[in-house]
Amino acid sequence: MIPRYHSLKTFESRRKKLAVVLKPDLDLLIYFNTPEKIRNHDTEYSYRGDSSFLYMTGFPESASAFTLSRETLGKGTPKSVFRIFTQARDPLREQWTGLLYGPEGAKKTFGANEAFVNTELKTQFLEWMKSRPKGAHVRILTNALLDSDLRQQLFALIEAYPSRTRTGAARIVAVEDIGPVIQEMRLVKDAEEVKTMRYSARIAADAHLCALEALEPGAHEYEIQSAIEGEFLRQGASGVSYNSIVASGHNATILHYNSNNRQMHEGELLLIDAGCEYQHYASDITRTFPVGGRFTRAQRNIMDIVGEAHQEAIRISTKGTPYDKIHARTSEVLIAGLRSLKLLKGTTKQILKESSHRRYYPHGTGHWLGLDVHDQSPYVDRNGREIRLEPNMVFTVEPGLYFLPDDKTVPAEYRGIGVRIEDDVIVKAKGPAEIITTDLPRYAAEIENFMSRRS
Ligand SMILES: [Mn+2]
Repeated sequence: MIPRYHSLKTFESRRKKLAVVLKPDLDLLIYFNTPEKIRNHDTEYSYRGDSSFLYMTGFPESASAFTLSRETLGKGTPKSVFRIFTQARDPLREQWTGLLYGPEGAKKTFGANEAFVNTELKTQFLEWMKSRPKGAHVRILTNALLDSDLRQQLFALIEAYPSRTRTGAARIVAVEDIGPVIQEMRLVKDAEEVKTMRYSARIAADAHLCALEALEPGAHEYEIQSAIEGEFLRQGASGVSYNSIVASGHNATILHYNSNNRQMHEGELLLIDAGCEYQHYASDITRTFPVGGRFTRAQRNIMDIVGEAHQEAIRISTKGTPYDKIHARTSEVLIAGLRSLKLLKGTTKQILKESSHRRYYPHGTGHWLGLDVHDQSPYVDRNGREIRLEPNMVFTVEPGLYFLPDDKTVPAEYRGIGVRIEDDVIVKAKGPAEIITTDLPRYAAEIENFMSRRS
């Protein structure tokens, strides 16, 4: 039984905001939680519910669903009705799988107006349909459209509703995806989310410090991984928010490397991209360290360019900045640096036009961060306009440069170098974004300093 983590008031206010899109008496939101997934044979992956389900309810158990509607009950202003459907409590089974909330616990702890056992969903749905106004055109909003398992569950409900046009019974005329509406809401974080995310970032930064302490020539990537992930758990995170990347030597040029089994050597770089999940909220940090404590000349050159791009990205992340501008500006700084090292030829304009820098900088400069490490919020609004930064949007800034080991377009000393610097930031009402992954060396000089002072 995982406890509720934000206040009831916070969840209520999110549902109140969501309910605005529901037409009173005519719309029903049916939201299913993620199904359990088998890892191998008869063992499941550790359960982690759907992010928007968690956002709206905080309810953490599998095999659950919630519904939301607005009811006038024939008079006056509509009232929101929030129902949770849970696994049934069963002492014999709970002895194996752990305690469950059950409908009563769900109602009490998560503030549902009503709660039922999940097998009641069909009956309750049919009851709701029967109580609609005569001739009503009903719209079902749901998260089930894009998932074949959930779609089957949803359509089993819809098909169970008999079509009796002669009686004047209400009819289901539309089934719509609610996803984008909730994802828009998740873009600006509320006060409790900001607090939780600061904590998640704090743990991740501390964990990278543990990695720095453990780093030495001869260590294996997995030893560093265990220092990081051990710290996540030690500080109460549930684990990683994505598979940790601990990439030494040439592995640093592989963007999603996670075999993490190589032994590292003096003179190499170690790129660590790792973040935790704390109360369902992700952090996401990347650092690039010299295994032996000092960068080579070529490594230092690349660290400095990426560091400069990182600083510039933070500097322009102010309220009102179009999100895409961060990547555009960061790319320009990287290009200027590559030109000054003669690793790119031609004018900046030519390079941008031909995207020749993409060979060394193949990814974007960041992403929204929240309940998902790549938070699902939109980058372009529903009118096709670019998203501009607003206070309490949270995202990552992560410029990088990568030179594949066999890349003959650069001098030999640059081949096999991969550098990325990534931090998590919150947009402020005034000034540049605030970095929340702090007190962790980031730029080349700071890192060398720190490493030389280690015990
Ligand atoms: Mn990231």
